[in-house]
Amino acid sequence: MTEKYLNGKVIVTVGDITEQEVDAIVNAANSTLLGGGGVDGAIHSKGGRQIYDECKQIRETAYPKGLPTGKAVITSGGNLKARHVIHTVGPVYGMNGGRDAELLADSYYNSLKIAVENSLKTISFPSISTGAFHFPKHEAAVTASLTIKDFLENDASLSEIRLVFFSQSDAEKFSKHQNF
Ligand code: AR6
Repeated sequence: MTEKYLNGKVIVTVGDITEQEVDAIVNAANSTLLGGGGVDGAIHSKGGRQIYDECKQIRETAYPKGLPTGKAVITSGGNLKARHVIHTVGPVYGMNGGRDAELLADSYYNSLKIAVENSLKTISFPSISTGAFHFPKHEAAVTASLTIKDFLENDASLSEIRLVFFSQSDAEKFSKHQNF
């Protein structure tokens, strides 16, 4: 299944985020930036040592206490097909005093912003926070789509935003609840 929104700039598809041939893929990381399971584990294991070393460098310099929820940083793509990885930390659902949607929106917004700041044109997102961090998929669909739509209304420099779901049913759930 592949669906397009916002004049074809947004593509919803099923696949593996680590296989995307785009300027940047987004990593659903945790604040340590030093790896984990899910998308994070797959990116670090396929991307190799270079990504890990750059993340470690970021921890030693810009974020010694860890990357706060909703923020994003960029590294190279190591051995991946994507040239860069944008690491963001989504909210752990239910742990943010009612600010879950706001923080998820920050993750999407700040990832898009850092892509534009680096003159990137194509970016692929996984469904941030909807795995280990338990964000309900239907709610995440509303927040992700509204944030992307808002960003594109104010910035025309990105040519493609690809939303990559791990299963057909996740992609269908997104399509049903999106608000583009
Ligand atoms: N490609 C596309 N989507 C995937 C892939 C993949 N290879 N693998 C999983 N998904 P998660 P989170 C989907 O848990 O909820 C890690 O340990 C998955 O089905 O990767 O933000 C980090 O280190 C789900 O819908 O990210 C953090 O500690 C979505 O991607 C924590 O998990 C996100 O699942 C972050 O949790």
